[in-house]
Amino acid sequence: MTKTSTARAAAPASSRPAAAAKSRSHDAAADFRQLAARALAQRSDGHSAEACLNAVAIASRTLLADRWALTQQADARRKGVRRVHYLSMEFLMGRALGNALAAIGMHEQVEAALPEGAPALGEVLEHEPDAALGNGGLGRLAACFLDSFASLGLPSFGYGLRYKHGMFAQHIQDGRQVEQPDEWLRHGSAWELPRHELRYPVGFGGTVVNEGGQRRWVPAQAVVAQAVDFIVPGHGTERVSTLRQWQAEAARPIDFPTFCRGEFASAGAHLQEAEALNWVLYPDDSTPAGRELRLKQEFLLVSASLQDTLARHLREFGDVHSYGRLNAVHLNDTHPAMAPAELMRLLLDEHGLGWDEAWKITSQAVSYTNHTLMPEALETWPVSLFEALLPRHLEIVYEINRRFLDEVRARFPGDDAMAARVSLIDEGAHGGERRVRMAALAIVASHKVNGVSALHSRLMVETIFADYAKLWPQRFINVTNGVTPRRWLEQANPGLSALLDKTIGDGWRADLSQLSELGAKAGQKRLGQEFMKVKLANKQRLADHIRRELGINVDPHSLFDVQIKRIHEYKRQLLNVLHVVARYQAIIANPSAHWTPRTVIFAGKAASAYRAAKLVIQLIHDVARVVNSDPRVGDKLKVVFLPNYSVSLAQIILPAADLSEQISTAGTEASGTGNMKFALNGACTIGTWDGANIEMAEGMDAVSPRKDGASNMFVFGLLTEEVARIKALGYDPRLYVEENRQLKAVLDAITGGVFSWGDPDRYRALVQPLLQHDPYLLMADFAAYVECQKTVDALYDEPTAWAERALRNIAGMGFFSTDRTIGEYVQQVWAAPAKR
Ligand code: 26V
Repeated sequence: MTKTSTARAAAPASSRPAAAAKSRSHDAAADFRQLAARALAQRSDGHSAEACLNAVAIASRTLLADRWALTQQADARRKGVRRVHYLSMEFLMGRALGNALAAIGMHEQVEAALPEGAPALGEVLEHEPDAALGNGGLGRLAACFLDSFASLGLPSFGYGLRYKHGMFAQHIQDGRQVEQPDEWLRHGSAWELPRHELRYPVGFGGTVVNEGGQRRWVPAQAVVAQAVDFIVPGHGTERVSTLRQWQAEAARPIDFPTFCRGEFASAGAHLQEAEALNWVLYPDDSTPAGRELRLKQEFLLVSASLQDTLARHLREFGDVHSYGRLNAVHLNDTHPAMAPAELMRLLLDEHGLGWDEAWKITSQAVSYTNHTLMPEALETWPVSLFEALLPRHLEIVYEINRRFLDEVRARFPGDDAMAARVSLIDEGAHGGERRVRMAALAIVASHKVNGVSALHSRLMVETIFADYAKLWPQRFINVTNGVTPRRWLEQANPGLSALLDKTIGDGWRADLSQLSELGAKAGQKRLGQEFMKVKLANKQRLADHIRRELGINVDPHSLFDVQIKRIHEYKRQLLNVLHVVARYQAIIANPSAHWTPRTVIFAGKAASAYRAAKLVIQLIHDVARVVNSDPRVGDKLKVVFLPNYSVSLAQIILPAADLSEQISTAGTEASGTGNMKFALNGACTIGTWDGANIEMAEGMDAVSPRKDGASNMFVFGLLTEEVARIKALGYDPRLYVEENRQLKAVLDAITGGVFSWGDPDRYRALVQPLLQHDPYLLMADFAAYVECQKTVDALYDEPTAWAERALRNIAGMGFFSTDRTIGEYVQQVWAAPAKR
C-alpha cells in the first residue's frame, strides 16, 4: 500500500455545486412543488400541519434520494477512495425538515407549495417530532458529524440502530421527573427510505464447529437486519451523506401450523423477540436489567454494518484484500467495540483469510474515540454472557489477547502486573466475575485512539490508558470536538446570523474561522447595540415559551443564566442551585440593595435509575416554587426548569442565553459541546478549567487585542491537578462549610425544610454526601463560584462592555466547527496508514 493512495483516499470531494447542477435547479424547484402538492392531495386530513409536514418531507426526501444516487455513483467512480463508516449506537438528530430546506434551498418553494388555508411554514416545522436517538453529547456529536460529512463531501456512512422509542419523554409531576416512552414514529417517518435489498443475517448464541480445520459459528438464534436509510443533506453542495439504521426482523414468518391451532402468541414469539432489539435506546447509565438486550443491540449494529461495508467493497473491488486500505471503520466510544472481533470472524471464517492478513486489515480499518474518563463508564461484559451470546467472538478475543500479551511480555519482561492491567480480560480478582474489557479491545485493534479535547486526551494517556500509551505512544491523539454552525447558528439564530452576514459576510457557514474577523470589531458601540437587540428578541421569544409552557413570567431584560445538559453529579447542577439559594437568601436579607436581575434556567434529563440526579430535579422545582412566589424577590430572581430537554428545545434556549454554565469538576467533562453552542450564540461562559472550556478561552483570547492575560471567560475553581492533590491529601468538605457562613446557611436551609414544606428528610440523600465525601468538590469550589458570579453581575450592569465581551466570545469560536473536527479526523485518523 502506498502512502499516497491512502492519503488521497479519505480526502473530501469537491463541495461546491457544479454549473450543471445550477441549470437543473429550475426543474428541481418545479418538481419539488409538484411532488409536495401531489403528496398533499393524497392525504385524507386536508391541510393540517401534519399533512403539510408529511408532504414537504416526501418532496424533500425524493429530491435527496436523487442526490444520494448521484453521490454514490460519483464515489464508486473514484476508485481508490477510502470510505468512512461511523459506527454509533446514538445519533441525536433532532428535527430534519428545517435543516433539509436550508440545505436544499427550497424554503421559497415550500411557501409556494403550501396551499391557501394551510398553517404557516414555521408552524408546520414545529410539528415534526425530534429524532431523539441519543442520550446527550455523544449522540449529538455524531449528528453534527453527519452534517459535516455531507457538507464536506466526504464519502461516508453513519451506521446506527432504528430505535422505535428514542430518549424517553420527561414529564414533571409535583416537581419530580416521570419518564414516558418517546413515540416519535407514531405517525411514521416520511424521511425513511427502507432498502429492502439490503438485508443481512445476524446470529446469537449456539456453538462453534470445526469444518476441515476451519472454525464456523452456528448460531442458535438468527434475525435479519434490514437497512433503513436517512439521507443527510449537505449544505452548499449537492452531495449527501447517509445515516443507515438497522431494523431487526425475524428470519422466519409466523409459524403457520401453530397459528392455525389458535396459539397466536407462540406462533409469533420469534417476531416479537427480533423486534425487541429495536424497542428502546438505553439510557447511558442504565441498570443491570436489560444488559443482555443491550449487548445484542450492540452486536446487531456491528454485524450488520460490517457485512454491509464488506458487500459494498466486494461489489466495487471484487476482492477482500484491499478492504483495510479502502475502508475506515470508526468506533464512537466502546459501544460498537465488538467490531474488530466481528470483522476478524467475517474475514477468517467467511472469507477464508489467515490470521495475520485478517488482523492487518482489521487494524488498518478500525479507529476509536473515547468520550469519558469515568472508570465506571468504561464498558465490560461478563465472560459468561459473552460466551453464551457470541461464542466464536470470545474465541477470537482470546486469540487477540494471547498474541497481544505475548507482545507485552516481550516488551516488558517480568512485569506481570502490567500484563494483568492491560489484558482484554479482567480476571475478576476478589471473587468478581471475569469480564471482557471493551475499551482494551478497541485500543488493541485500532490504529488510532483519540480523546475529544486537549485536556481529556492528555488525561486519557496519563490515567485510564497510561499503560497502553506506554506501549504505543503514537496511537493516541487528540481531536477536539466541534458543532455544526448550520444547525446551531444559522438555523437556531436567524437574527444573529443576519447580523454576522452584514458585519463579516456570509462565508462563516462553510468556514467558521471567518468569525475571527469579528474580533477587531467587537468594541464598536453600534455593533454592540445591534447584538443586544438581537439577543433581546431571542430572550423575548424564550420568555413567551416559558409563559406558555409553565405559566411563569420572566423579564427578558434580566440576565438569562442557563444550564442545560444531562443531569449528572459531575456536571454539578447542584452547585448552581446552591448559588441560587445563596442569592435568594442575600436578596431577602437586603431587598432594597441593587441586585442584577437574573433568570436561572435549567433543562435536562436524569437517567431513570439515577436517584441523586432525580433529586436534583426535584430540588430545582422546590427552590423555584419558593423563590418565584416570594414577594420580596420579585423580578430580582426567577428560577425555571424547562421539561423534556431536546435538540429542538435547545434551538430555542441557546440563542436567548446571556450566561452559559459549564461548571463540571475540573478533569471530569471530556469536552462538552453545549459550551460551544452557547458561545457561538453570544453567551458568556462561567466555567471551570475543564474539557473544551480551556480551548474556548484560548480561542477567545487569541482574537482579543488586549493581551493582558485577562480572560474573556468567567473562570473559577480548582484545576485538575489541584483536585487530584486535595483528594490525595484527604479532602474534608466539612472544613469548607465551617469556614463559610454563607455556605452553611444554604445547606441549613435545604436540610431544614425551607424548600420542602418543612420536610427535613427530602434532601438528606443529596446534602449528606456533600458533607462526607463530596466526590465532585462542590464545597471546595462554592466560594470561588459565588465570587465569580458577582463579576458576572458587574459586567452585565454595563451593557456596552457586556456586548463587547459576548462578541469576542463569538469571534473566538472559529475553531469549534465540526468541519474542522472532521478535517482533522480525515488527516490524522481516517487517511492515516496503519503503522504497526
Ligand atoms: C456515562 C456514564 C455512565 C456510568 C456513570 C457515569 C457516566 C459518566 C458519563 C457517561 C457518558 C459517556 C459518554 C459520553 O456521552 N460522553 C460525552 O461525549 C461528548 C462528546 O464527545 C462530550 O462532549 C462530553 O463531555 C462527554 O461527557
